[in-house]
Amino acid sequence: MTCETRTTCPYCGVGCGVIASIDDTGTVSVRGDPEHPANFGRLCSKGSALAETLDEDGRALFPEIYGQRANWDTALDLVADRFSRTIAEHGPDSVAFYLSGQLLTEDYYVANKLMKGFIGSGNIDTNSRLCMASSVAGHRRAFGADTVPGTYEDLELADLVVLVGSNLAWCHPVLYQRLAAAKASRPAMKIVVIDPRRTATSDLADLHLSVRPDGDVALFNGLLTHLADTDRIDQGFVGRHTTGFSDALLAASRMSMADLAEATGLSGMLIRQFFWLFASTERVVTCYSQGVNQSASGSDKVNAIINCHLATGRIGRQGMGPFSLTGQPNAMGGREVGGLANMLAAHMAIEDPQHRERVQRFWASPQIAGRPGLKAVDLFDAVADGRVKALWIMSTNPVVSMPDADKVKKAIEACPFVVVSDMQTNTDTARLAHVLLPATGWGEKSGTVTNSERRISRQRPFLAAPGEARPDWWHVTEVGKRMGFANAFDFDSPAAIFAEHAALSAFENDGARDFDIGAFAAINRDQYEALVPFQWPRPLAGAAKERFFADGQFYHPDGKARFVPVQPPLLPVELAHGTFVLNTGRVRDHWHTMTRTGKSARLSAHLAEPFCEIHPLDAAMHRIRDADLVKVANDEGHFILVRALLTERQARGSIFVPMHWTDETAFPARVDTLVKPDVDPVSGQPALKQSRVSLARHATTFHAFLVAAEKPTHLPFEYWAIAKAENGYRLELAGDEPEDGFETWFSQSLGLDEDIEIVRYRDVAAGDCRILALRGSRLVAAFFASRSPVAVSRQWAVDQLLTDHADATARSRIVAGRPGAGQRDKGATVCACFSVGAKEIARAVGQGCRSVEAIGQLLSAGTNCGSCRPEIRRIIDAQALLAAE
Ligand SMILES: Nc1nc2c(c(=O)[nH]1)N[C@H]1C(S)=C(S)[C@@H](COP(=O)(O)OP(=O)(O)OC[C@H]3O[C@@H](n4cnc5c(=O)[nH]c(N)nc54)[C@H](O)[C@@H]3O)O[C@H]1N2
Ligand SMILES: Nc1nc2c(c(=O)[nH]1)N[C@H]1C(S)=C(S)[C@@H](COP(=O)(O)OP(=O)(O)OC[C@H]3O[C@@H](n4cnc5c(=O)[nH]c(N)nc54)[C@H](O)[C@@H]3O)O[C@H]1N2
Ligand code: SF4
Ligand SMILES: [Mo]
Repeated sequence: MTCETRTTCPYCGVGCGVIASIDDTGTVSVRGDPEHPANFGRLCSKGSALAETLDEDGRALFPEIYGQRANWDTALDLVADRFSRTIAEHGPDSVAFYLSGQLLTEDYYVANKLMKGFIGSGNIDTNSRLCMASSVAGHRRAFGADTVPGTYEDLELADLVVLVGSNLAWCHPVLYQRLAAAKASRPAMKIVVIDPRRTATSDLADLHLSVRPDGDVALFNGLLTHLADTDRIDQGFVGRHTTGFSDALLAASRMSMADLAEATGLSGMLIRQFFWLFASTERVVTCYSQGVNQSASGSDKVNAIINCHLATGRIGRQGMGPFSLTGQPNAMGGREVGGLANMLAAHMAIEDPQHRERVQRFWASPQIAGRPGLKAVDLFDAVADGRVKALWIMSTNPVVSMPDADKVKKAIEACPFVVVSDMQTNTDTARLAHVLLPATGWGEKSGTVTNSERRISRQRPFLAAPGEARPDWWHVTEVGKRMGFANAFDFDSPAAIFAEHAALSAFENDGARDFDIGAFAAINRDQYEALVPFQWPRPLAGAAKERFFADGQFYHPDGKARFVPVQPPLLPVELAHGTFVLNTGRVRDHWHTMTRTGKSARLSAHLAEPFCEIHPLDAAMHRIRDADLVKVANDEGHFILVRALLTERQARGSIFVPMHWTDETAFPARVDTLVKPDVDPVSGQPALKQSRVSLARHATTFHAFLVAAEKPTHLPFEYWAIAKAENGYRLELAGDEPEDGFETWFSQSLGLDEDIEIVRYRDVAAGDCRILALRGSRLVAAFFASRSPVAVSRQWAVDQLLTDHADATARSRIVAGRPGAGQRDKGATVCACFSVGAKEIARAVGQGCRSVEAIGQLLSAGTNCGSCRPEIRRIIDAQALLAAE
């Protein structure tokens, strides 16, 4: 018998509905929920691979105190006692929580309640500071509330979709698929992508603007001026429903076209084309993500965009509006409960004494934080200099994801008391915990999340909690009770927490606050279990509206929206020779610090080591060839080593390095060790995409590739990267040969015993070394080293693990690192769902498949989640070019 559970994907902010099935043998499989309004049955590669990430490998199974197993009572008593004593001695601001947009709303609600209402400090900030803070600030300045006006349907209904600093194809793949499908059915629809590099998303665009890093404010200011000059202003809307238009226009009008071209790095022709498209299309949606938010001018970028929508009255109507794409599955829910240092709860303002009084009365709390707390960067500074003496980190990995990551690591190491709630024991952050609290994760925990279009959905459990893991809300409420607040934290279920959260949203809310889900204030457990996805607002009385602001009603006291006059940042001084802008972000198949996606061999096969995208001309100037190791360094001497990936899609003068690799998965490759903690002055969000670095080819005496059924125990190399593979692990290595030689290291670190047969080959003159380990006829490890980057097909080598290699020819082929006749090299994985490689696709093109659909028919590639369709398209185009040459 198969048991099915409707739940929500735990990755990105699209918030797709998932049906998880579990059969008699306990095997889990997942598919998209056809009834969920976010995805209507679709899933991307990460969502489709969820079942592969549910193993107990590395899971935290019981509480630990100073690395020793402890029982829950002892651990919780210790946390409560240390927090209480620190507060008694040094005041409420000497403690802090650092949380995550991946917590469920119920977890988040109780943590915020404990810190702001009962401890009485605002020191609760989250990784949303690194993610959404500039959008929040921009919304609050313009609308008087943190409101996302539109819905996903607007992207499908629009005639023009502008994507600013968003790699939608990789980061919000199902929304991208909805957009691609809408464009396919209505080709007149236009798409503009504004991003310094050409991404997979750009392949769908009619116009790609390779904007200079941080040229966005200038571009949208230019657009506002153009809209005014060409009489496109909606005077009625602007006059009735907004203030500040003339100031914003004045601020925007200071640039000539030549200045604009300089500030944006774009040609006048491209700029005009974009302006014309925007001006002449009524139904426009402008989506923005981290290319906008993660910048020292992030809030201004948001307001520059919103200004153009307000000026044309294109907001809150079908197919129109500014649209902030939220990153994490519950970034929105976190904002609703007020889980940021400068927010209160239920979209109330911490600066407003009436709001504070109201929340305190509702909570019947002894106090309420009187002012905003420390924002992420300041918070870790305060940890570093000893002002914060007890820190609780929940569901985030700041040693990897915060700017100036080594400083953050040192700060945590020096903090007198650190609690970490995580699912895994060995993350770069969890390793530093004094008290580690094991958390239940996706599939085990229960609660709600809110996606980018304000839709609240349930995450439901379908697996038992492993070991003694318990949900995060329970960690918090137990500590709250032990700190003396038994009544306020006496919740027996997420349903009870959700009901209180809903009641607070409606409490003395006469429509003055956008966030109102009062219809659920009396929800009981059964109703909560049966809750179907819904969009807020949902007041107890009155209609639920689908979009905000079409009626011209905003949330500033005068009911009007504000234009915010913004100035482009000063043009950066000319980069010194050899200095590059370091742009950072995401890859298609990994999620952040890989604690979950790293468990899936399929997802790890797409891009299996940290890399750096460089324009070929920049690379040539630095004598860097494709696949060389490069050293990326900042002026403080921090550096990482990553693989060079030469591509013309990268703009000159800038390089791109993904954020995913950690000290668990590669070394040295934590890119945030290079990123300075410069922040947006309004939102406090760090500029994670515009660091200054130098670049150099890094010579090593050897490069090597290893596939092994077991994980090696020690890696004494200058550079290494490890990824999960089918039947084992795959590693890239570089540096010097270990003192005892490769063979000794190979046998010792893989724990090889006498049953193992070793096959070796060494060509000292050529610098080649190959070692195979076989148990019987099965290959358990193969090592390939040479002086230059190893030219062995990775996927082919991985496929040889644990397969039979009985005869001598088969072995000699592995030693040679080459597939034999009849065995073909698949190439790097493109389609993760069906494990189809680039070389297979290229061969299919050679056989006559000239469209993504034809490739799909022949190889199935691209027919499940569709995340790889832009890459398949690119391979077809590249082969066509080759054929034409
Ligand atoms: N596969 C995958 N998907 C994810 C995640 C993941 O880890 N993996 N994480 C989720 C989360 S939390 C988030 S926040 C989102 C992020 O989603 P996105 O914001 O789409 O992703 P990023 O890769 O961080 O950055 C987007 C783009 O901004 C561009 N950019 C850099 N500087 C500028 C600039 O000055 N101006 C403009 N216009 N663009 C610029 C970069 O080149 C990059 O292509 O993704 C979510 N989805
Ligand atoms: N250079 C650079 N840095 C960046 C970014 C960038 O673009 N460039 N992006 C920034 C952005 S937008 C974001 S959102 C952050 C993301 O960065 P992080 O939040 O640090 O990354 P994650 O890997 O998502 O960390 C989540 C942690 O929570 C654990 N976990 C998962 N589920 C649960 C649960 O239910 N309960 C508990 N207690 N733990 C759980 C996981 O094992 C993992 O350790 O990175 C930021 N840093
Ligand atoms: S788009 Fe992919 S990662 Fe995002 S919620 Fe949907 S299935 Fe999950
Ligand atoms: Mo994010």
